[in-house]
Amino acid sequence: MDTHHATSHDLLHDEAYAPLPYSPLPDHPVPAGAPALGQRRPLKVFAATLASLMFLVSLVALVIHQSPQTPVTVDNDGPFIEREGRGVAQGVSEKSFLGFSGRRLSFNWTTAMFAWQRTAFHFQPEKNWMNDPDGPLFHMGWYHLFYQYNPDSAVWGNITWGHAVSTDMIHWLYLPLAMVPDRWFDLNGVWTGSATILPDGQIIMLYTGDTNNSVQVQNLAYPANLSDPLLLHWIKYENNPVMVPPAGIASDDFRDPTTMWVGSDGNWRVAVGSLVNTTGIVLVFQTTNFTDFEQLDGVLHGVPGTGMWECVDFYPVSINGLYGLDTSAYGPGIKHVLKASMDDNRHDYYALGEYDPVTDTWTPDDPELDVGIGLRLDYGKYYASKTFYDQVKKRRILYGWISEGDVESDDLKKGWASLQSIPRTVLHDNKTGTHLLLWPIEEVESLRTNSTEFEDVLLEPGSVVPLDIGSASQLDIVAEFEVDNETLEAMVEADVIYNCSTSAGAAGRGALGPFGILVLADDTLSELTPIYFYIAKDTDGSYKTFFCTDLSRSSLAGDDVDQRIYGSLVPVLDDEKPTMRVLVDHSIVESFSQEGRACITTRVYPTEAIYGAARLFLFNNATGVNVTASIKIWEMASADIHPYPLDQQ
Ligand code: DQQ
Repeated sequence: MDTHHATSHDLLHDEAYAPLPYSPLPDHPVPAGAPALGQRRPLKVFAATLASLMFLVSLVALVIHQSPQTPVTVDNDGPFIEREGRGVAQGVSEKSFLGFSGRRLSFNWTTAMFAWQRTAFHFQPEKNWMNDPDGPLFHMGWYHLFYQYNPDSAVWGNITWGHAVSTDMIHWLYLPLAMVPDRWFDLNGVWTGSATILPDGQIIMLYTGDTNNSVQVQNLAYPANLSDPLLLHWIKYENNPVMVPPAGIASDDFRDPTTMWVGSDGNWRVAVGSLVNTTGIVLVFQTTNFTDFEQLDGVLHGVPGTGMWECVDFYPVSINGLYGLDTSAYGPGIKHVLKASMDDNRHDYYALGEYDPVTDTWTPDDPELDVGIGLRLDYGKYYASKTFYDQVKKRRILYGWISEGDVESDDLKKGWASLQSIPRTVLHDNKTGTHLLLWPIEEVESLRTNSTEFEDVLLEPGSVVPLDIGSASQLDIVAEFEVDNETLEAMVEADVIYNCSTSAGAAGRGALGPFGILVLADDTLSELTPIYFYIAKDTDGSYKTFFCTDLSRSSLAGDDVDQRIYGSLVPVLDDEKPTMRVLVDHSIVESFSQEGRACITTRVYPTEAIYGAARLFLFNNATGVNVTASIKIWEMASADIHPYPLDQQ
């Protein structure tokens, strides 16, 4: 560890944080081979301080101009009441972040701060609560997204299916609710489900109903009018349910049917997540008519000790292909992905493996990377995800539910909670053969506006370099880093037991990391969210690269918001440099390393680094290595998301 140099950028409230000394960058991009940027000098400090002051003044003016500074009154003194989340009581996992401190909220949020948190190009309902994506599909020119929705409140409950359509999965039109809990077989909630498009174009929707007696059953619904491009009306099959919990399965451990696929006998198959003791399992049912389902013997797969598997997703990927595959695809050159959402820890795990269509079983390629114990789709906040096959662009698209990282009482004040991720394409990682590549759909690039590029910026150990790009609340960032090879080779430090989550975050200085970017930071660095690489050298001389996001200093709101450090190991192959793509959209930051081999989605709630005060920096907090960064930043326009003008039809 290096010694701690005091600078004006040290956080006063956190002495454990290593300094991020400050090296101003000229307004213009740095040409290749430009002289190294030095550490901060007094004159520059003065200039920076003056700039910060002017900046603060303009921020205050902006905030005052934009909305009244209405402090939200909070009750700090009342006793904290331990309670079980309403989801758990109803047979699903906890749905909200309940805070760290076990106390009621303490931060004086203003309405302007809350208003800033609403995103500009992520899908979210106009108001109230949303969770899992449901039944995504493409029909007659429209991408349809259904979602778990509480029409009455910003907390989980009274779950119905919200509905929206889009021609590009970026700009959305809200439609009326697709299904509400109004029958005995779904009276406690129209829970998660999936769509299957049959070869003749019929659409079969299977979903979990939580019955009037809180039993989880699978129900069938279908469009009232298939020639309606908007699929406004849905009919629930009169003789629902079509599947009930089989013998040996608890009535509240049977949910979330997948998209169906055709088995080796030509019958349709559907998978449903479940639990036996502590083993998460996938049950398989077959049908010929979509109303009568027969359970197959055994399970598709199960992993002891992983708990209930929610929102199972099961689909093929092409091993060397560049396209996605329809769900029934099977044959040489194809692997199958099994994904499940772990009720116990609320993370989405996947594994690549072989599907045997005769026995209807799936075997992971690497038992050590099995579902629930190996790879995750995303190492941040990302849950209950679901894919569909986009027959138009021949690609598999993944949606994920991004919950809030603030407390429920704040969600109620904001009047909304949760987002959907930017949809991601899913491809097999042909280079590693062990991972998937998840990448924001190309349509999001249509929102890119002004861009600024900085090439070959030298980041000396301990430097923080501001990037002069103006406001930084809506960005698409692509960055590539190069670590000085000579130093890398000469380094003898063995630092192999690194772990983003248990590390000291971006403050923890090693010889070869951390280095990366600071998003949603203010000029004085009182708030900052580092997204970074940390290279650890193994005893045999090989390297391991970690990709992390550190929320520990992301907000002055303290315990009211998520302060964890997220991340994982990411394979960086010999011919690759550490690269990242980061989408910043107000309170959500989606980060992708190595073309999507590792992803980290976080929710960030700054109190200072908002509106015009949000800034972007490069940093290198390693002690022993120079890093060169090349970075391109686009400002992002807002997506058009509003109600469909049905009255004008
Ligand atoms: N959400 C739904 C369930 C599912 C859970 C209920 C996952 O069907 O298991 O809102 O978040």
